[in-house]
Amino acid sequence: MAHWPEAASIKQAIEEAKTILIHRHVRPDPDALGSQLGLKRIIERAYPEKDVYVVGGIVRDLEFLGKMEHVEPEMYDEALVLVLDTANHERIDGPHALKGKRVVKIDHHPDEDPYATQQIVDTSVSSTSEMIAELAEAWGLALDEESAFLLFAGIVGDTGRFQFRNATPRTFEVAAKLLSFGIDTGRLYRQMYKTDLATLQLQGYVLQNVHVTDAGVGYVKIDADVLRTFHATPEAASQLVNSFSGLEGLKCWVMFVENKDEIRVRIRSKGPVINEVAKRYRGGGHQMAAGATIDKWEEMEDVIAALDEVAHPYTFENEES
Ligand SMILES: [Mn+2]
Repeated sequence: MAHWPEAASIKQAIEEAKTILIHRHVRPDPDALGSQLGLKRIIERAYPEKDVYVVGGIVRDLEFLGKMEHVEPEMYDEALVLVLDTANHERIDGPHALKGKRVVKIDHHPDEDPYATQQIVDTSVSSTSEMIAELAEAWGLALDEESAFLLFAGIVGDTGRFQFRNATPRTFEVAAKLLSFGIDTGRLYRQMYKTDLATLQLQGYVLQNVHVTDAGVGYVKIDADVLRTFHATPEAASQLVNSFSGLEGLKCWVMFVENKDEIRVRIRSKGPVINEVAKRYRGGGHQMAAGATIDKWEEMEDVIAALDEVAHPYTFENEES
């Protein structure tokens, strides 16, 4: 079991609170929603007398995980707020989260903004969902099929179906435990990885338009015209960032997607550390997966040049080039 000294006092905070509001980051992914909805389910089953709410917007493709709830600003005065999977306060979904009587952060991103009064931050864990599964065990709170399904979805999302390096032996142990609740992984994978025809055809465009620099940096530009042509949203386009990751010789890669008056930059890597580059362009994230934002297309070349610099000296060990 993971050893987090703060776990006991956070359990105490949960026991003392009547109202618990669970937040997570904007534009939620399966880990954000899985940890949020999974924790709600765990607390509600253990403490049926408490009022537990999940707060934030939702993306349509992930509605199968659960629904968000409406809360009033006054509810924060006496509430315990749990913020999951969110590194910095600007990324919290919901304007009142930090107005809670007590605010607890539980996250696996680098701790760049300790915005809470109490926190567990552990970058060695694959996902916040894995942390919640561990915490439930440490707290002696039972899981059931539904909470196991939600947490499993989060782990699957953040590990790319267990293939990224963040999937540790412990991740597999936690996943095995979750599976033992009889969750329907067939349904999960169907719902998580379904795609519509427009997105599939946009993926075709992405694959046709990958460029690779001499240093091994792959990049694709998706501007508003391309999005219109394929009737695609910026969010749907951004999700295609890994669609060409298998390309031979690729060290890191980036997708530029126009979104209203800015350009979202999604960066992924198989070795070179790329979050320092992201930080220089209004972003951040993990060493191998980060995001940033630029204002105009002219800056695209600068981002690619910066990635070239980190990719160029990098070599894969024990592999022929
Ligand atoms: Mn996460």
